[in-house]
Amino acid sequence: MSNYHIKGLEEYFQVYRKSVHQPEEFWAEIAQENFLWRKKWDRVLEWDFEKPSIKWFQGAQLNITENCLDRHLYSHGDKTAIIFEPNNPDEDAKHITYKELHQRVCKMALVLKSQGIEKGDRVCIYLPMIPELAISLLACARIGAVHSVVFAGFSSQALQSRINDATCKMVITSDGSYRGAKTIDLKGIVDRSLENTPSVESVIVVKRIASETAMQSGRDYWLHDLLEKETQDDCPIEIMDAEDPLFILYTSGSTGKPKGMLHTTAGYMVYSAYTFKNVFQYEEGDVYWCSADIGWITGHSYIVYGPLANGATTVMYEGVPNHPDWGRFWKIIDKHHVNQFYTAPTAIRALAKESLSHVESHDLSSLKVLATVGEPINEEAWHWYNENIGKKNSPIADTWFQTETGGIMISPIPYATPTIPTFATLPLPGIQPALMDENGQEIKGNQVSGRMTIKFPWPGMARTIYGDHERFKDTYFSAYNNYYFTGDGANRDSTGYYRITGRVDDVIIVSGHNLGTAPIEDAINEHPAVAESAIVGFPHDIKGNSLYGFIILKETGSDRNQENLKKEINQVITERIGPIAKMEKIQFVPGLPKTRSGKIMRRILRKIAANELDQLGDISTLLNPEVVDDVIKNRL
Ligand code: 6R9
Repeated sequence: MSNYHIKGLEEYFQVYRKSVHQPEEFWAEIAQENFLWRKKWDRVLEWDFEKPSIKWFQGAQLNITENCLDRHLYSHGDKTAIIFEPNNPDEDAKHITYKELHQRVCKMALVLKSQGIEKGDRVCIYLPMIPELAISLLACARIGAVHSVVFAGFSSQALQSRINDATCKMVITSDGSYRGAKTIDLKGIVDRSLENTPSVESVIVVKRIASETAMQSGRDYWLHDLLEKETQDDCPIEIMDAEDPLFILYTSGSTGKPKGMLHTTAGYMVYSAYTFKNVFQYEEGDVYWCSADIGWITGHSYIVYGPLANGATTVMYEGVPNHPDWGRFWKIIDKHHVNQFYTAPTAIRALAKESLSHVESHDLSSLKVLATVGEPINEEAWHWYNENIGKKNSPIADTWFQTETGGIMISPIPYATPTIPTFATLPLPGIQPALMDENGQEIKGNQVSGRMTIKFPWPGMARTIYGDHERFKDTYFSAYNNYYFTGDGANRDSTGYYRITGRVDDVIIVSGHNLGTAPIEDAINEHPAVAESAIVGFPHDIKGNSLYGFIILKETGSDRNQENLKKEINQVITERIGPIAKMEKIQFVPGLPKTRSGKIMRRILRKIAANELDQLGDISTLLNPEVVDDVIKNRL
């Protein structure tokens, strides 16, 4: 039996039991046997969910890049670490070996140092899915700088607020990016965001689309110039303490300000590597592909750190699923003989709408494991994925986790856990889920539903919200005493399998992107014609959910052309947050249903948006029940 690589259901249960009864021994063994430490820990775990304070492997010293790169050089130096598949199918794919990746990370790390970046400094990375993105993360980690990757689809204002929140000293970006047939002027977005970011001293620009880019002297530097000037090759690792910060990654919350989740070094490394190995059943020689963007936690843990810590070959795809046509994903799997494929339900739904000929013209027989992440997968999409992509031969791992959890928490272990469509099934070793009822009590037994919490720490969990520990405590540790609250609802069936049903807070998942209602409403309310607004999600065939906005106009707005007004309001959202947060439907209303304490009753608006008018429930207790009729009458 191996604690590190579980094979078979019996073994899973044995390992799981051990992880619950002797969690410290369990994780210590995994950490000891599978990673390189410069100094061993003095204490495996110290925790207190009240404060909250969580420390794993205290006293240990290490560098995560030594585990992801250096230690593979001797045995695996010529093995491909990253396969880069460009947006344009006619551009050659690049196979970057462990040796080359190590060299490039070292060079880049030296460049960061020469620009004055030191251990603990925050570096914002705003790059498309090109090798320099993975290299930048690792270069920061090598010298102990804290990376904060911002998804390169976010607007300049969203970027600016994230740079300022983490007081980043540097931004790494590119002259632009390719997205299907389009190019995007990333540097222009960065320039606009840097109009008010006093902490930023320099900007490193990767040349990707060879566009004319205005470089601000004394601030902006081309990466290739800096690399050329660098005379040294080897960049020694910075020796990090186990709990030194590794990265910040922002996630939406139910208030306006994004939350910078802070992850630390040793626990995150152990957890992302362990879960990668087991959930994807990665075997030496396999080619693994996760189609997420590195701008999300899925990309951090399952494109970069998890695979590289296991010496795996990981594919990075620059483009979109439908370029040059809807067969691109299947073509990539065929071309690179991908063995494990990890994507989002929203992508599966979009692909399933297109002709099957796109799938059938490619050989997908290399696939051994399929996986999904980001939102609940509906039954139809699950079956389409299973039948047409897996040919009923590849188990599907429906993986549930969060930016906050660092790595996968609940998932089948392929070839061990029997799968059921829409069920994330069983907790991974070390994870102790608990469902809570409305009175804050843990619900025991099976065939129950409640709010999903976790009652024992695991190494990959976030340690705080950067700069706001109180908010960390309030958001995750105050709903239930001594439990981490996830914000999701879940069912547990008669066999103990979990099915995640969706958010129970004000976060809406659109095409797998988490969107908080508050920041979007703040953006809408900035439009001068808007008095008040409320947005809700409603079911959408492909995106999972779409946004429906209910908006009260000021008097000055009511005589304006309503279609133009809708466009203008969506434009404000695009500028403040990004195009992913645009509303699909906008209804101007005379009022919003409110409780007597003045809270908007989103529950009622959600039912109206979903056209479930028989499920409005009791509306007589509202402050203004009369507005509901009008909202229903004019619904879209
Ligand atoms: C990894 C990631 C987290 C939220 C999470 C939940 C939803 C993710 C899911 C899922 C049902 C799954 N979610 N995976 N819901 N089944 N397999 O997506 O992180 O962007 O922070 O989103 O996504 O609601 O709470 P993040």
